[in-house]
Amino acid sequence: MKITDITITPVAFHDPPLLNSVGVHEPWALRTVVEVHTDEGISGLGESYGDIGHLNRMRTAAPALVGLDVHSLNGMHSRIATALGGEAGSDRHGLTGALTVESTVDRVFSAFEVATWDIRGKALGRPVSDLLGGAVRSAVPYSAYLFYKWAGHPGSEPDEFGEALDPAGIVEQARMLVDRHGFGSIKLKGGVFPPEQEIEAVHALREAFPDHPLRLDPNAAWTPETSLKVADELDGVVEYLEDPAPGIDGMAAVAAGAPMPLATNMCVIAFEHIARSVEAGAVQVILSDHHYWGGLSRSKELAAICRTFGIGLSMHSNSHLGISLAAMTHLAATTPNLNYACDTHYPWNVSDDVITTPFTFVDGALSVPTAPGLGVELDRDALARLAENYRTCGVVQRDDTGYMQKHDPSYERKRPRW
Ligand code: GKR
Ligand code: MG
Repeated sequence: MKITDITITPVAFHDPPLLNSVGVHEPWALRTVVEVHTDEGISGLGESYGDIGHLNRMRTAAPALVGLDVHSLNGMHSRIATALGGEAGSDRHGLTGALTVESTVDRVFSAFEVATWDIRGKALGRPVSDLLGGAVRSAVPYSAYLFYKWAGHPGSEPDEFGEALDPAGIVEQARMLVDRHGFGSIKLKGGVFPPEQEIEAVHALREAFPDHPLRLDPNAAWTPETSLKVADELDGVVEYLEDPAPGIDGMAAVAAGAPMPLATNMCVIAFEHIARSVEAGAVQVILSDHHYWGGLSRSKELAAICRTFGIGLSMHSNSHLGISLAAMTHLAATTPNLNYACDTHYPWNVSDDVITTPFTFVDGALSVPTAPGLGVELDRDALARLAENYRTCGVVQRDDTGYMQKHDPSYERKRPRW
């Protein structure tokens, strides 16, 4: 079965003002929807980042894939590498690590690769999870992903989620997400306020949710010394501390003294980072993410490496739509050593989804789709609406810092900040 054509549609959807260590989410989040078409009339879906540099790289790569057999993932990877010509992307928004030539190829490859799994599943009449080795869990647990946030975007009415700027607000937000979706684990995005305030929020969460595993992720906003103080205060309270300090060396310095495991989606984000991290003992949990680990097949390779070295596996998320969530769920369901509840931003963005039947969490988990392929269908009207948003919203590159500076000109991006 050969690829005949690829449609690439950048989209923009509403995003609340979620705060993080580099600023605040803009009113629009960007993604790209990919449709891969074949000579047998079967098409497959993929979803990826929407930032302009990445979008252009996807547009550069797509024509090189026409004529390729959908089973040829190795061929796809090497055609993309050639088409990109050795260019390395950049981490302009500052929440992942630096990209390399190889990891840039993996990012572009991922959305096309996922679409081929969708195609092959549809052709066989089997869900992607069957093709990935079979689900080891029928439902995939996700965590409540808490953010400090403003009540609404400046100049707009408060949104449905409300303000969360202190421990009480964070506990209230957690209650809303747990009541609505039944989440059994909680992650707080930190790096926004001085660590003492975030420690207080985590203790408030522990009091309100005595049995929920908790995590705190300041996106490398702390020095190793500060991280060690926080680790000490949160001993026995969090299941892991995520990216407290910048870099493999910084994380290794924290890991040497922290009582809990350290997790990352910032310092080990490509295969070439793993050896050094293992040598340094920098991280005990890697947050996988098929969008940058090179799709579903390479995420399985990551899982095998983690199993080999006794490294835990969790799953990372950015603002995303239902096509990504379907792929995440198939992958997580078929990865035996993914033992932590996965992250997802979906509850913040679900009202704007591009699939006909948006996902619903039951007891904090998603059932693995059983329809052929990814098991999701494009809602063409929604896609057209979100594509129109993209054309008119004026955002082409995520810029949390720039948006924050519009409202607070004195704001500076600093890493570490404390
Ligand atoms: O959406 O603001 C955000 C997050 O901070 C995201 O960009 C991170 O990549 O969720 C991510 C993380 O775990 O670091
Ligand atoms: Mg993180």
